[in-house]
Amino acid sequence: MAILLTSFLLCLMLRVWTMPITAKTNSFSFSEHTAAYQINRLSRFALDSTLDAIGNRSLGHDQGGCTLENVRVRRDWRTFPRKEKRAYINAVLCLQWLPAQTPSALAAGAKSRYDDFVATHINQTWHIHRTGTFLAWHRYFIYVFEETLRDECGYTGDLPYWNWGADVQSMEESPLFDGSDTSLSGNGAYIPNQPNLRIPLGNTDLPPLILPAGTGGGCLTSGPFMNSTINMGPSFLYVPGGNVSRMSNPLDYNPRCLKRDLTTSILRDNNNYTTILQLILNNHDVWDFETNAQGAPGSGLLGVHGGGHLAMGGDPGRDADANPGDPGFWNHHAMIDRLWWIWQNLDLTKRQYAISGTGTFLNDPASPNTTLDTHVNVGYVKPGSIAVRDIMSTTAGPFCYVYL
Ligand SMILES: [Cu+2]
Repeated sequence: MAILLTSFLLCLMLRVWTMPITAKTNSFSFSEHTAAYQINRLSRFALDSTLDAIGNRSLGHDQGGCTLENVRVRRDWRTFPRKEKRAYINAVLCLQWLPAQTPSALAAGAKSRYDDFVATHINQTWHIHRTGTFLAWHRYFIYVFEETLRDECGYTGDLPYWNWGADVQSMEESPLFDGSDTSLSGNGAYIPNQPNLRIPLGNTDLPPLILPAGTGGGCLTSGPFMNSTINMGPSFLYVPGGNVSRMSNPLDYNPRCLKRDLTTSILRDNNNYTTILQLILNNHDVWDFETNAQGAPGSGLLGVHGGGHLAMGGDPGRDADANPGDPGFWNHHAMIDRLWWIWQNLDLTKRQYAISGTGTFLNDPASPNTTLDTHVNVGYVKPGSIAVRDIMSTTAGPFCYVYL
């Protein structure tokens, strides 16, 4: 069985690594090629290390029921055959058709099962970003999303990730956002002469980042999510030319179209292969890793996290709270989770259970440190809570997955 799995993984890896990085490979610089190659090597190292750990239980803690036979493999969307892309898309659409489980007294705008996830993210936003829980909470959140696709919508595949570096030449040609029937829909309708964005860092006094608007801005014009309805928010929405737009109660019902404003330059500046590689290699403790992934305050950088969200643009892509409403959220965060997994595996002894930060955004207001005993939850998405300790490894606790 282990031999079967190994040959299955090898086949998949060959498929990933022999693919052209992009259709426009020629315009990629040599350093980007080198960085892409190095990231693949590091990812392979993390894979070997994780499979070894599963195989010989060498970490010395309970690995639960995760074995070489049942470990799941999350892959780049590019490697999904058409049929698998359709299956994933249909499962996400299914969540948008199923009824919500959040009581309407708590979130009048939560109409669909998908909205349960959006409501949870809106509710917890100040406790899951720039906190000690950022990486672990989102790891859990996207895992529960993946499980819900399987349990409630019959999906049998794994959560695909968005390999940003391959799309920095053109968001419009990204297989996730090209508007085809195997994408998550494409750009919004073009709105000419959109002014720049001013992105504040939460409620701090730091000067806002000035960013260009993109090549869309309006409602989606094609693809599977063209008719999706955004039911909640705006909650903390960056608007071109303005500051932040928000409803007095962002959980109220406010149905509108899903808008995008693809902005290649933001992705190119923040999510290129070189930046990704530097994030993995240049940060030696988890505080630096999570801080730089979100853009260090005052650095003028968005980090890979903000870069991916804002490169999708639009509403709710540019909404710091309601952004799970854009289906690209899950694949974007899967990539962040992949980088954390790679980073952890480069020094498991020090990094597997490393955690740093408090329970509030930039520790404002001041709150206790997040510890491995801190419990997190995902609201009405799934009852109960889980200790951070149990969601630090992708193959212990409830999880059993690796990345290719
Ligand atoms: Cu988030």
